[in-house]
Amino acid sequence: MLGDLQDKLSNIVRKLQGTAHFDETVLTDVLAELQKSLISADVDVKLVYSFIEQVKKRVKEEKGLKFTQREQFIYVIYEELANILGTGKTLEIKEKPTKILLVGLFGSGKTTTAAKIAKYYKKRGYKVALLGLDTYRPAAMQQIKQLAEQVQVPYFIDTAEKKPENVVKKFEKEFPKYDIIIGDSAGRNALDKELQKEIKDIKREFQPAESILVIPADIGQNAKEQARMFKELVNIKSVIITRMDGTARGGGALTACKETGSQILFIGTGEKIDELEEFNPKNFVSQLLGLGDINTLLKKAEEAFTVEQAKDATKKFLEGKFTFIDFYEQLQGIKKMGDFKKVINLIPGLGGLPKELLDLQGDKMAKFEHILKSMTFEELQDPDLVTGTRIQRIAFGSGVPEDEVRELVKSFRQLSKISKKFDPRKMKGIEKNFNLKKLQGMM
Ligand SMILES: Nc1nc2c(ncn2[C@@H]2O[C@H](COP(=O)(O)OP(=O)(O)OP(=O)(O)O)[C@@H](O)[C@H]2O)c(=O)[nH]1
Ligand SMILES: [Mg+2]
Repeated sequence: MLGDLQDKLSNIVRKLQGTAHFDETVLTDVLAELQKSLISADVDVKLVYSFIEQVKKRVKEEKGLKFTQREQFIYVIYEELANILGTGKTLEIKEKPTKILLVGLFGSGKTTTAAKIAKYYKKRGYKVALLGLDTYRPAAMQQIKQLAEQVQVPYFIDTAEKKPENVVKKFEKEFPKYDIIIGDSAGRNALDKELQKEIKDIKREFQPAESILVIPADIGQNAKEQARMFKELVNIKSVIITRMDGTARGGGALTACKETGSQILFIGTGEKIDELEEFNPKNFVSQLLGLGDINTLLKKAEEAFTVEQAKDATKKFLEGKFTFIDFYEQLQGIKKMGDFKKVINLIPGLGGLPKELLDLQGDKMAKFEHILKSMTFEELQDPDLVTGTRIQRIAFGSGVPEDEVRELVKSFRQLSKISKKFDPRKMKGIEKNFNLKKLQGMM
């Protein structure tokens, strides 16, 4: 699905992950490649330009402690791409029966999709039935019968009837037995007067909870015009894009519908009944970018030491309210931020920290963390308690020599001592002086 675009975008991301440096040139090159790929996938040029501008702006403004610049860049691309695809949508199956009507032009994939959706919801435990409302094309009712038998759901058809609204009337009393009734309407070459009237007549009789427009991906950006026309006629809120498997223009159809205020429910990715996917813009983009591990990245965004947290910890430290708990949190944060030394040098007045503290990285930090975990809550809150037999116990618990526990206590005391030397009156300037820009630039 979207093979070409997926290849291009995931290559861009892979290349970006592999570059040794991240600078303005890399940024510009990547954006140019992204632009080219999206336009060749038929995404509207204006939409692509505004996407590129938005990414550029955010990458410059939002450098933070959460990510490396490169990760930040990928994250912004991911979010903004998902954004141009809309929020995604799922059908609300509230009332019994929830009636849905599929509409669309000739050969867009309505009947196939009706069967695909029936199977999708049946698998999820709903009682589903198909309703054949295509009285226009002679073979249509047979097609419903065949597909319904294939997915093993009940179906209602009338091969003799010429008016679809009469088919609704005929089977109406059966509907309450089901959770979902899927109505399959007829197509035409265009949304002409005849089709307009037909759809309105069906709608009046059937009273669907939703009318869903089925659009083939190969019409590209023309999807927008179709979505607009059908929206005017029957207030379309949801769209299903079929034949995503067979076109390089899928980007056009996918991005065009959102502009009419419709959200994509599903995408069809092949002729087989199982080839239907729920459309979730974020998952979709993560596949497109080849970000199998997007969840790791997202988790990092949630957990990482934020600029605010860094400021908080610094403030507490300068107020002398620093405990082992804060120390531990600092260690966690530092691990995520990278180089403690660089960070600390940017905080006014902290340049003169003892060397062993500034070198607090790697193995030693891991060891400290381990030791801190063996302390009781009481000890973590009151470092003065950590003496004599407690040191013995903590050393035993964390499997390190007692000397290393003493070393940690010493490091901590040094930090506390420095913290107490600070003049509280200087505190006010701290936030202002916290050299955020420089700090961010470094990450
Ligand atoms: N490759 C591919 N083919 C699809 C997909 N969905 C539908 N088709 C094919 O598209 C053709 C038309 O599908 P139908 O379901 O009959 O379309 P329709 O909208 O019901 O057509 P009318 O009722 O004549 O308007 C069939 O050959 C389907 O197998 C899809 O997601 N991928
Ligand atoms: Mg059909």
